[in-house]
Amino acid sequence: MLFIYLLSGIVLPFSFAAPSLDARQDDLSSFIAVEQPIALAGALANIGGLSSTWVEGASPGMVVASPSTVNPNYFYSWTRDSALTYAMIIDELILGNTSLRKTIEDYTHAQAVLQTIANPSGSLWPYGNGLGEPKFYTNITTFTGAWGRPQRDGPALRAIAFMNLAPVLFNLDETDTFLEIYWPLILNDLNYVGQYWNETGFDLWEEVQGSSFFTISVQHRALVQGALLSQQLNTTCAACDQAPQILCFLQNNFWNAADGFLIADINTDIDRSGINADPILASIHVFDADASCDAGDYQPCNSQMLATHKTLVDSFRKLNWPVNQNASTTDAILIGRYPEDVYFDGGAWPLCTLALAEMLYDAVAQINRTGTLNVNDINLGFFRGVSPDVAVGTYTGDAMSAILINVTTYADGFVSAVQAHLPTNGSISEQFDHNTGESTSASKLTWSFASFVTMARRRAGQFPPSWGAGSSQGTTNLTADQCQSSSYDATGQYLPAIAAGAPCLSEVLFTINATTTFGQEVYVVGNVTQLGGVLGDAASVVVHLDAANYTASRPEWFVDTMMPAGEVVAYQYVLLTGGEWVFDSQVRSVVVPGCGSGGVVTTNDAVDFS
Ligand SMILES: *[C@@H]1O[C@H](CO)[C@@H](O)[C@H](O)[C@H]1NC(C)=O
Ligand SMILES: *[C@@H]1O[C@H](CO)[C@@H](O)[C@H](O)[C@H]1NC(C)=O
Ligand SMILES: *[C@@H]1O[C@H](CO)[C@@H](O)[C@H](O)[C@H]1NC(C)=O
Ligand SMILES: *[C@@H]1O[C@H](CO)[C@@H](O)[C@H](O)[C@H]1NC(C)=O
Ligand SMILES: *[C@@H]1O[C@H](CO)[C@@H](O)[C@H](O)[C@H]1NC(C)=O
Ligand SMILES: *[C@@H]1O[C@H](CO)[C@@H](O)[C@H](O)[C@H]1NC(C)=O
Ligand SMILES: *[C@@H]1O[C@H](CO)[C@@H](O)[C@H](O)[C@H]1NC(C)=O
Ligand SMILES: *[C@@H]1O[C@H](CO)[C@@H](O)[C@H](O)[C@H]1NC(C)=O
Ligand SMILES: *[C@@H]1O[C@H](CO)[C@@H](O)[C@H](O)[C@H]1NC(C)=O
Ligand SMILES: *[C@@H]1O[C@H](CO)[C@@H](O)[C@H](O)[C@H]1NC(C)=O
Ligand SMILES: *[C@@H]1O[C@H](CO)[C@@H](O)[C@H](O)[C@H]1NC(C)=O
Ligand SMILES: CC(=O)N[C@H]1CO[C@H](CO)[C@@H](O)[C@@H]1O
Repeated sequence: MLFIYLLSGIVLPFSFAAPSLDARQDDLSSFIAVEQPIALAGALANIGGLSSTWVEGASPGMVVASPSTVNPNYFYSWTRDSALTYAMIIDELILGNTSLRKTIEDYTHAQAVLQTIANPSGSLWPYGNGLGEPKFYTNITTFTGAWGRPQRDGPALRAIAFMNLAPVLFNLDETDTFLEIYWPLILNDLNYVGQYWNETGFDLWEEVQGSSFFTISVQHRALVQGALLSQQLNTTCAACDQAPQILCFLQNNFWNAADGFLIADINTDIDRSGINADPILASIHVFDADASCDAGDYQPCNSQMLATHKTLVDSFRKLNWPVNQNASTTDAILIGRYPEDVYFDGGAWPLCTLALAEMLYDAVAQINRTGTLNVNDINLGFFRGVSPDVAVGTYTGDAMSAILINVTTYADGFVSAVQAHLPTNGSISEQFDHNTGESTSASKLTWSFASFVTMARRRAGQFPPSWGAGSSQGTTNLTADQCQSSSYDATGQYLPAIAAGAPCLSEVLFTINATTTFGQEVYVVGNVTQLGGVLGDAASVVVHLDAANYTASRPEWFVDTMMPAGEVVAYQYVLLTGGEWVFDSQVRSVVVPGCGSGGVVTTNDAVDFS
């Protein structure tokens, strides 16, 4: 892949607001000036293939969540954390750090391969459901242990990260290259979003199965950005037509008007308040400096989002954590993920606390750009917290600026709260103990580092290019009675992104006659990643056969797969019966059709498991 080497000091138009606030918080500004490069270096040190690495053994471009291997073991690569980290790195590239081009290329290659690996969520071909797998080993192999899967934010976030690269290549007149290398990779993920957005999955904290505000928000952004990008590329994204339905779902189900907050998870029976940092994180990852505050998607300056900010912070005030003991009832404090959290004793999370700051820097920029602050019944509580005399009404000019300055001061307070508990070397763990403030849970968390870098950029008035939140595609909102259950059926359209580094795959249809009894299931395992990797190994068994065509006269199980073109693949059928794996003694082999031949091989086997 030569394309990226053509980059030569290109700097795209990030907007640079004039932060008149710098003078006010000199101490914090100098802390950030020291910490920001430490945070960037920390994130990069957790990525395979770079020189100063903490993560020996990770493949190039694979983001390790944390080098911690015990209590907790985070030495894995999550699709979500990786995409959020590379979104930050791509921002840094756009801001002019061209030295990051090599690692972005590594990430591209690793994800193209990863998309093709069979895993417990499924496979790429033909249903795309394998794209929802949340985590992998850092050597680009499948993790088959029990986990909260699928997680449907991952494909959306990965598509967004790669789509954010488009303006860089367009500026270099490399549109054709983008279309050839990136678009197939992106389209798989957009197809996944269009096909599965209306099904539940696990949330970003990997605990709740339902519909998460964060997931739905980033899915909406991905499809809007995809629709606009497909137009620029003169191609199509049929799955992107789902965007208005996703927005309809988001707008009509998550607002708790009585208590004034956006609910984190619906379509679940989990017994919690629903108050959570999830929507705050959503807002910063769909942020578009050019969008208006009440356009319908939930931008940082959206009234309901500001109300959620207040409700969330207040819910943590009520916990009276010792780490927050010196804060007044209106000061910024440290927060965790949600008030009921017990993981690692429910500590304070730097990345959630920094997101509170980042959201407000974004909101101030958006409000300031429009020149008008509309205080309404919904956001009044938030604004009163920073400016006690504010009333419902419209503020402009100096009156508006005075309020926005207080919002910014408040935002700075969250960063100061994190600063107060950082170790002197600037390393950021997943949590701070809420009693002692000591760093706890996973050390050197990649996502924590990335969250510091993006916060610092936004505070400095450096915003990514618009992704189209304010476009007609982004704001198409339907009325509540127009919301429908829907999906785009992309079955059979999920294809390996070969130009980006995925292996060339061809179709093999496994069909066997195997008489089974009720409750038994049939699987196939083979010596390629698309079939789990290791013969005779229960931990490698992920490819499940379908009994939809099973009849007494023809006891057929089948699965349609894609495997490395032209190779000889050894495979073995496996019966799951009463929780036990029974491997067929016979190892068979199949010759996969050649690359691009369009051929399909059907195995036509028979197994007697009795
Ligand atoms: C709002 O924008 C103006 C003009 O760009 C700038 O001078 C001012 O500092 C901004 N105010 C805030 C509170 O960001
Ligand atoms: C640019 O990225 C490199 C890693 O490739 C990093 O070491 C360096 O600190 C970054 N420069 C800036 C100004 O952030
Ligand atoms: C990949 O890493 C896992 C976990 O460390 C290990 O069990 C497995 O053997 C590795 N696979 C390969 C092909 O290196
Ligand atoms: C599917 O969409 C409908 C219509 O918006 C909504 O009522 C339902 O809760 C959604 N279900 C899931 C699981 O997303
Ligand atoms: C798309 O089509 C338009 C009109 O034909 C043309 O001007 C433009 O260059 C095309 N863009 C790409 C990426 O091919
Ligand atoms: C609160 O302030 C007291 C007195 O300045 C100080 O000793 C204590 O460490 C502070 N607590 C925290 C959690 O910052
Ligand atoms: C901003 O905050 C200060 C200090 O809390 C307060 O005195 C002032 O009235 C606030 N400004 C506005 C416009 O409310
Ligand atoms: C920074 O200091 C902390 C606490 O002393 C330690 O646990 C951590 O490993 C250090 N991080 C680095 C990158 O040296
Ligand atoms: C299963 O049955 C359907 C419907 O009759 C048919 O179209 C399909 O080809 C069959 N698949 C296999 C693998 O036999
Ligand atoms: C899988 O097994 C077949 C048959 O033994 C062999 O030809 C092929 O090289 C093996 N593939 C890999 C990736 O080991
Ligand atoms: C599978 O069963 C069908 C129907 O009985 C039969 O026609 C076919 O030959 C069998 N296939 C094998 C490989 O035994
Ligand atoms: C909920 C919401 O944002 N509704 C908007 C949908 O679009 C119309 C027309 O653009 C707006 O007037 C609504 O406020």
